[in-house]
Amino acid sequence: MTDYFNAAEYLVTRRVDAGDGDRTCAVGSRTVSYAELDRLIGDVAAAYRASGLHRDDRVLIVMADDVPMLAAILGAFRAGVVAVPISTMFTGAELGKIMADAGAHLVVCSAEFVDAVNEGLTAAPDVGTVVLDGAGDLRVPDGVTGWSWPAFVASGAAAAPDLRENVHTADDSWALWLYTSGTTGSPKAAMHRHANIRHVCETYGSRVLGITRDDRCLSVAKMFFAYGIGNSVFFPLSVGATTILERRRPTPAIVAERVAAEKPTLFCGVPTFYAGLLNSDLADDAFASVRLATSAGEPLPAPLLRRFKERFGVDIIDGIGSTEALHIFLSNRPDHIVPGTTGTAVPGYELRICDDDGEPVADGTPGALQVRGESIALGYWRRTDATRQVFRGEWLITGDTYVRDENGDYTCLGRNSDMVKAGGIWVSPSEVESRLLEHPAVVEVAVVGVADANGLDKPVAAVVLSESAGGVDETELITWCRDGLAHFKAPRRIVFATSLPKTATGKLQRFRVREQLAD
Ligand code: 3SK
Repeated sequence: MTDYFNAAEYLVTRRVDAGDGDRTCAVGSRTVSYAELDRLIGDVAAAYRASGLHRDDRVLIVMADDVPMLAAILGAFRAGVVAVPISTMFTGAELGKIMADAGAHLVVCSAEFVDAVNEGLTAAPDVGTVVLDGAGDLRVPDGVTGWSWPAFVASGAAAAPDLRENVHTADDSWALWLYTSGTTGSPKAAMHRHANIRHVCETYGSRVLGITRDDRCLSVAKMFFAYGIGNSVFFPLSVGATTILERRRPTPAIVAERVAAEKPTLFCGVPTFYAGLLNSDLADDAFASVRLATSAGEPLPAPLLRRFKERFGVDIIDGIGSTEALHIFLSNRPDHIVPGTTGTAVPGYELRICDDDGEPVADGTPGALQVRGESIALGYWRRTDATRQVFRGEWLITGDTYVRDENGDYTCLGRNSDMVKAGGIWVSPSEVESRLLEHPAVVEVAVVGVADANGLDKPVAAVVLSESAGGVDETELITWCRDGLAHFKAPRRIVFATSLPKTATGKLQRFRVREQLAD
């Protein structure tokens, strides 16, 4: 076993021990210093342990980005239990499946999401404790203990002092599970070690962002995303900087309000959000405090990057990461931005582009991008087949088709699976197709990614209706999807067809659907 390493100590306690306890750590609905956060995560860790959690048990976190969510995650690291932050966009049924899959013992939720959590709990047999932050109508099943967040924290503060201490975790101890639909469809947990967190801080955080203790970070991606937790937690806290947390779903107006009030120096967005900012009427100096912006999730079209720089005067470094790699492993650099490319390997990662036989190809030849580095997940929880497809020894199959040019810059040419990435989030076509097929009027459907006016992929459905469908229209089918699935999965457009393109053996030809819908 490797030596002691605990990510909560690395991110918070280390700072206090170095005499920086008074520095501002997080600005959310309240502001906390490193010393205050250290005390709070001690209380939360003690409360987890006093409520019966043991090492490697899972804490499911369905929360708005704010100080309690930060404490729920870091308290889990300190207690040696596994933090599992979950998308707040999931429906109750989707949440229930994940709670059951993770075998979660304890759930912490914010009031905004209590209805979905109540529904999910009915399908989650292992949950024994639920903690609610804020005022909401929490309904726990029989035999499950419900707490308010303040009472839960107070129970930790009153618990035996040794329960507050960092548990003796090591590099290889589980720290964080992040659910992703990834390259292989249904949501599954990528399992990350404590050491993976240190690695992303020392590589992308330090050597690409060049983050320092004077930085102030604001991320559009929420903390339940790998991209968001790196931007809002790991990178700023690893150097004693300040993270700016926003509970609300970000819009250009909300971001402008926070930028004006909190003056971030690092701004982390995604291409769809940059397109929204460029469409807004924000003042041209709205991002004056920002020294550098980042983009990930999907390739940033060169015109968006150029227009953002021209209008707001801020460089965006486009990169690509994955939930399985924890954060960004391929990126442009502040002093080397090649619009339309994803730049070069982040120090600490090795990349290769391979042909169908897994053999590396020459520069200029497209192939499947693979990456290796110390932050790659251990695999997917209880998904042997998917793990074997994606994790090949030290190499991670990213699912992206890339080409490297003679200067060493990498350009994304698209996905090498049918999965769609919309707004930086994976959408499984088969899941959306199943939902549409539950509608009594739909007989055949194909969901594909189609580029919008900004060149960003969005899910679009080609639908064949039954002869008796009557007046079923696009709005009805989109609403149907939004009622049964997380909203981001719903098709942005429905195109009605009389038949779908098939092979002679009756197999759907998705590439032809894609071509037809792009016209
Ligand atoms: O999609 C990405 O590019 C990404 C970046 C950082 C962390 C996680 C992901 C999925």
